[in-house]
Amino acid sequence: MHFHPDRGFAHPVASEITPRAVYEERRTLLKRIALGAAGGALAGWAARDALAQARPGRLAPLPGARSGVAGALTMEKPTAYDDVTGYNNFYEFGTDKSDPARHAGTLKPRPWTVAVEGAVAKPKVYDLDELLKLAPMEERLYRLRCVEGWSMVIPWVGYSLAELIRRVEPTGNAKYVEFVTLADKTQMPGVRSSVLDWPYVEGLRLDEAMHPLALLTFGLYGEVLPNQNGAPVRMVVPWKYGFKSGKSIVKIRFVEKEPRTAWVKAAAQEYGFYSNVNPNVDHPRWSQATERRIGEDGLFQKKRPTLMFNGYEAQVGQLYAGMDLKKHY
Ligand SMILES: Nc1nc2c(c(=O)[nH]1)N[C@H]1C(S)=C(S)[C@@H](COP(=O)(O)O)O[C@H]1N2
Ligand SMILES: [Mo]
Repeated sequence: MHFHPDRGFAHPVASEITPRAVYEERRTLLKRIALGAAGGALAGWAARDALAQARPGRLAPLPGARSGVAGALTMEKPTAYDDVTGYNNFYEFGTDKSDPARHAGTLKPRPWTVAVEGAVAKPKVYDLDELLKLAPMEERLYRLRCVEGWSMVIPWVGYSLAELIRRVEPTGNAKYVEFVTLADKTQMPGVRSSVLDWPYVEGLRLDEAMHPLALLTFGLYGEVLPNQNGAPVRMVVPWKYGFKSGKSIVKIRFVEKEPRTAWVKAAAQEYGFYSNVNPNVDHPRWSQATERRIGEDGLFQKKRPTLMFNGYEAQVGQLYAGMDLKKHY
């Protein structure tokens, strides 16, 4: 792995500062990939192969091998890096989409530990460096569908959460996994507001957490995560609405009862524990049938139909066999 554990996470050192010409070249390439317009349509495999060679050159490199997990590489065009890192939900830094990019510079993603505890035979406080070396990094091109009605396509870098879960050996009492994220007023100005009951807590059923598509994520676009995207480590659960994917995780707990998540506490009738992407179950205040792809928002741009399980039904549908998805929204 080409990651340099003793270098600053958010601040590139001199040897990593990219010469202007190389940087501009990468920028152009990334833009072309995002537009799918490198002399015609650069789509699918071609775009992904180009992606593997190009990176924005802003943060430390974190390359990932092309994933072999079924469904891990959509054929859709990646959303532009500037949109992925400039249009965010991270309420710990404010509620406007531009707040995280403007304010997350105060987050210190290193040193960092993640405590893995609860109903496991081998609880352990993992240092970030250990987590980075735990399993080979993969690149996964996933759709991300926010419950608000917009979506992006993002080349994440990480490995299946199952890799970590197996190592800590859950006991028979482990039915759910709870993710607790950082809530530090000194680093996160939004934590002073009462918009949510901090810390931001999320959860999955154990079998959902074990699904190979559930990604423990350390990077995007071939580099470590920008702070506004949840540095240094977050979840990405591509078949669920974006809020199920907690950012800047500090604790992973294995528990017997369904965790009370921050969004269930805030508005249980609007944000259920499952929150699988489902075009047939409307949010109480809006339809979930269609979505706006960020970067495609021209005046006459048609919205895209939202897909069952965000397009990952073939892979994850079986997890919910026999469940009433209107009741378990
Ligand atoms: N800790 C934390 N994690 C969070 C959020 C948040 O406010 N705080 N917002 C969620 C929501 S609503 C979405 S859509 C995704 C957005 O991830 P992105 O900004 O990397 O695209 O992060 C999720 N994870
Ligand atoms: Mo979201």
